[in-house]
Amino acid sequence: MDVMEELAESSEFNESKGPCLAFRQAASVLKSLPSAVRCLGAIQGLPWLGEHTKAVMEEILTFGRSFKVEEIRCDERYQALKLFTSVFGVGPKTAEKWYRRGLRSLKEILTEPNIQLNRMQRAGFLYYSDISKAVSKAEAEALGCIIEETVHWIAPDAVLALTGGFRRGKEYGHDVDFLLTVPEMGKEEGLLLHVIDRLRDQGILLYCDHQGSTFDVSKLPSCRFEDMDHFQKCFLILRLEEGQVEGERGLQRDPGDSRGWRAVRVDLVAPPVDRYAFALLGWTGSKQFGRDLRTFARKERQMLLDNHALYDKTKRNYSYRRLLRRTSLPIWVWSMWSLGREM
Ligand code: 8DG
Ligand code: MN
Ligand code: MN
Repeated sequence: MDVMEELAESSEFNESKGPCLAFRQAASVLKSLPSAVRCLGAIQGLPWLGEHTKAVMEEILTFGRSFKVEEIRCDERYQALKLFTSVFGVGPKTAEKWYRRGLRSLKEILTEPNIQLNRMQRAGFLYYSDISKAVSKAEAEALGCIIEETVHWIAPDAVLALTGGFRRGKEYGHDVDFLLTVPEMGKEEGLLLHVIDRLRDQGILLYCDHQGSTFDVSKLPSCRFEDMDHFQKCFLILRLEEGQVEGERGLQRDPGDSRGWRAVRVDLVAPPVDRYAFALLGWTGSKQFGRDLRTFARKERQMLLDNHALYDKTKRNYSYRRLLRRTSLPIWVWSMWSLGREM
C-alpha cells in the first residue's frame, strides 16, 4: 500500500488528478484489509482497484517488486519534488518552479540568492529537522494538556477536541490537530486570537499563521472536497519541552540531540458551536474517508455535505439537529467505517 501512496504522489506531481485519486483509493482499500494480500485472488471483487493497481500488485506478487515504482523512485524530478514538498509551506507548484530552475537539494535552495522564501517557508526550513519527524501520541497528549490549560484559563466553558489522525487512533502523525469552540455563538471569534496571544506569552509560539473566518451561512455546502473549509483557524509551530511528555521515550528526536525541546506542527480550528459536529467529522479525516462520505451523501442521499453543514437537496433546507437525527448521519459514518474504509 505504501507503493500505491508513492504512485499517487508521483501522479500528483504530474498533475494527473484521476490516477492520483485512483491510487489513493486503492491504498486505502488495501490498508483496510485484515491481512496482507498474498495472491491476486484475494483482491477479487474489492472496490476501487483498477487495472493499473492490479498490474502493479501482480508485479509485486510475482517478482517481489514493482519495476514501475522503482523507476519512479529513481526519477530525479520525483526525488526533488518529494524533498521540496516535505518543507512546511512548499506545495507542488513552488517545488516544480525550483526544480525547473535546476535546484535539487534543500541546501541549494537556501544558498540560491534569487529565491524569495515566504514567512511560512522560512519557518519550514528553520524547523525542518523537527517538523519532519513524526509526532508521537504521548507528544500529542502533552500538547493537548498545554492547549487545554490555555483555552480553559481564557474560557472555562470552552470545548476542546483532539482531531485528525490521533482521533482515528493513530500512534504517530505529522502534526496535531485541535478543534475548539464555546457554547455562546460568536464568542469563538475572539477566543482563538486570545489563545495565540497566551501561547506567545508562554514563550512556546515559534510560528503562527492565523486565518480569519470566511464562513458564509447563505452558501450551500461545497461539492468539491479540495475546497478548504471557511472556519477561523491557525497553523502553528509550537515548542514542546522534554519534561512535558510522559512515557519512557519522551520527545521524538535525534539520538545526539540534547536541546531538551522540539518543535511540533499544530493546527487549531475554531468553528461556531452550531457547526461543531460537521467540523469535527471533517477534521477527524481521513481525507479519503471524508471524500467517500461526501460522495455517499450526494449520490445515495441527494444531500450536500461539507465541513460546515448537511443540506437536503430534495427539501432545499438545512435543519441541523433535526436533519442530523433524521438522516442518521452518525449511522452512515459508523456503517462506512465498519465497511472498512481507511482509518
Ligand atoms: P497526519 O497529520 O497524522 O499525517 O494525518 P491527518 O491528521 O489525517 O491529516 P491532516 O493534514 O492533519 O488533516 C486532518 C484532517 O482534516 C484531514 O483528514 C482532512 C481534514 N481537513 C479538513 N479541512 C482541512 C483543511 O483546511 N486543511 C487540512 N490540512 N486538512 C483539512 O476537513
Ligand atoms: Mn494531522
Ligand atoms: Mn493538520
